[in-house]
Amino acid sequence: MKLSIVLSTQPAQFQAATFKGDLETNLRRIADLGYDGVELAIRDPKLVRLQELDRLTCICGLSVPAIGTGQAWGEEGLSFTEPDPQVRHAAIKRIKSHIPVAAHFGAIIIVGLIRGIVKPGVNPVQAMDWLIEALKECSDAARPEGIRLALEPINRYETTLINSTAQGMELIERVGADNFGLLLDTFHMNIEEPNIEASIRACGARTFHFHVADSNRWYPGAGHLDFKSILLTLKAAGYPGWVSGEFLPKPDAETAAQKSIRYLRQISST
Ligand code: LER
Ligand code: MN
Repeated sequence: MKLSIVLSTQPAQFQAATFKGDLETNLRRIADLGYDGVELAIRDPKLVRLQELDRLTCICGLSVPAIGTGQAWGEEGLSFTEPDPQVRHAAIKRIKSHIPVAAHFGAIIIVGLIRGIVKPGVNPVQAMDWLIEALKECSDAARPEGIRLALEPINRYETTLINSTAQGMELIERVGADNFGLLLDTFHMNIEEPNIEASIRACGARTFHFHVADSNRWYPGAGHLDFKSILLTLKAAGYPGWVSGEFLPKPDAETAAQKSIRYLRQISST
């Protein structure tokens, strides 16, 4: 099992980006804890120096399996489903601007909250059409570079668009792109899925990336999710990808990251 953990390359309001702050210090900490990779939360690729990022991840021996993009929504309000066409266009442009970074690292581009929410006064059918158009355009732009996009079903308290894996699978059908799949997150699944294991099986090979946090969004082992069963199901479904920690830095980032990796390694070896 390849384990990574989320690190934000810039200050962010999103609380479950486990590591924030000085890039080099955090990358070294993550590598020292035994992680194989780091998932980068990048608000805007213009804000990162790719060469420096490459140098540091190489020195630390860390892969970059995925790039999170949700801060463009959280910090700037960009989304695929905003009524203002200029904002929708800017959101599409922003996702496309992640393609060279993703291509450099061989990373998946995550479509989280940049999909937006259905704003009051917007017809949900219209919002879904905007979403599908945007995803088609971004998937088409990413394909020649061999890049995949993964949309994350996110719980109802954060968005009104695509909360469950069933809705995610329906969206995949409608987008119709082979490089478009899902990112499953155990925290959201615990809220939305009738049965986490059954949903993992139903998504099959369309699961492109996987986030772990416990029921309380603390590190795995701090809540009541059955990670042994979840990881076994993922393995049995033939999932070849990464298991990426995205949880609250509680009691602090280093302790949480350490407890998570120890627990996940221990339960997957028994
Ligand atoms: C991002 O991966 C996520 O899980 C969401 O909760 C972002 O708000
Ligand atoms: Mn997540």
